[in-house]
Amino acid sequence: MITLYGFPQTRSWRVSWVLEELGLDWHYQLVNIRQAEQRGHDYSQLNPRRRVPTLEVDGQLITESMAACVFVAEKFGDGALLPAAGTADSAKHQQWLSLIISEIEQPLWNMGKHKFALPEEHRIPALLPTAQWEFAKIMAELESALPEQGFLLGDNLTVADILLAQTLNWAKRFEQPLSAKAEAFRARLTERPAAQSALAKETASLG
Ligand SMILES: N[C@@H](CCC(=O)N[C@@H](CS)C(=O)NCC(=O)O)C(=O)O
Repeated sequence: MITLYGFPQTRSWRVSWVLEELGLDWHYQLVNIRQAEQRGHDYSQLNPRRRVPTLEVDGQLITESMAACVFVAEKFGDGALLPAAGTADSAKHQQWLSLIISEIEQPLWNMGKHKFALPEEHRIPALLPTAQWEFAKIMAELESALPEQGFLLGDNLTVADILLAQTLNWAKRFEQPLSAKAEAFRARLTERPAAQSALAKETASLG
């Protein structure tokens, strides 16, 4: 049994998207972060850091979104969404995952944290231009590595494509400029039926 605890348009979309790409049967449990449900006692038993998403697979809990995506692909993907372990493509894939989480997501998350996510007394609006500059810088560095068509590693969709497209979607929501190539990648990937059905399932839970 697979249960994803999440909230629409957060990092839970990465995980729901992977689940949908693999055509898995999964249950969605809304954790309404607008009503601070992630801080409640029941949810903190699942995720002691009180964040979304949490993925539960046959009683096993995974509380980091990237780890959850990779775990699902390894366990249920039957070769889909991940290059074979130990290959050069696998190294490239790991490299993309690290880059996305540590270099692309972080400046965006800093914008989010200092605009709305941190307690007000800890927000430093003066950091926003630096975060915007850092995001623009890493995207400029990666521009030539982004694919005009296909995916980051060639012909096959991987977890890294899903993570990158979802992260670039945040950039768009945070009104950060994207190059034509980055925007085309974001749009092409997020238009995939699995991305849209995952988002629809998460959004429907809001009622
Ligand atoms: N590194 C964690 C970050 C999780 C995280 O910060 N999630 C945000 C939503 S995207 C959250 O739970 N925000 C509510 C809060 O911080 O109280 C992951 O990738 O799963």
